[in-house]
This record gives sequence, structure tokens and C-alpha cells, in this order.
Amino acid sequence: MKHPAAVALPILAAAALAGCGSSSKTASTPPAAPPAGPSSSSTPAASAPATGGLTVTMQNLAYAPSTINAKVGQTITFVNRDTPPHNVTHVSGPSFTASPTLSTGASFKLKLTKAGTISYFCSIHPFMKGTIVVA
Ligand SMILES: [Cu+2]
Repeated sequence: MKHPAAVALPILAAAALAGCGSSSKTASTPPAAPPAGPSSSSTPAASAPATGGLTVTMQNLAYAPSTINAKVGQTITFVNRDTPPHNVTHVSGPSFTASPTLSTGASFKLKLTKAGTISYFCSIHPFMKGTIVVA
């Protein structure tokens, strides 16, 4: 007569082997993630000013500040806070294209691409003068 256990034993052994094999597969360690290095984040130099952009306001028929210090790569935004219209017209120094006429609340962005001292004025009110010192 046959013992049923003798038949069942190889099946159990095969199942145990299969289970062992599959479990060892899932247990394999995934590739380690690169450690988060502190050097990846750029920290601004402490000596550099935090000003990314500068603003010159047109108010009371004058530019404020009338002289502004900037660096190559910075952008100056001119904002008309006055009632009469104004513009920004090149006089001397590194050249730029004059702004359109700026009505109240309008603004004009001037990107500084060259070092030098820019003199500008408002052609509508020629007594309105300003200077940008670009380092
Ligand atoms: Cu003006």
C-alpha cells in the first residue's frame, strides 16, 4: 500500500524551495540612493548684496534716487509715480534703447549689460536727469 505522505513530501519540498527562491529575490537590496550632499545647494556669498533688481521711481519731476549703483546683469525698473508722463532717454555712457513714454503707474525695465556710467534724462522734462553707475 502507498503512503500519501510519501507523495506529498516532494511537493512540499518543491514549494519550500520555490518560496525560498522568490523570497531571496525580493530580499535583494535595491541600489542605494545617493546621499543628499550639502554641497549640491548653492549658497550666496555673504559679501554679495542680495539685490537682484533695482528700482528708480519717477516722482515730483525727478528720478529717485537720481544716482544709483548697480552691477552688470542687474535690471533697473523705472516706475512712474508722478502725474505727468516721463521717459528714460540715453544721454551718455553704455547705450540703451529709450523707454516709451511712461504714463502714471507704468514701468520700464532696463537690463544692464555693460559696465560704465550711464547718464539719462527725461526728454519731456529735460531738467530731469539721472545717473546709473554700473560696476
Ligand atoms: Cu518727465
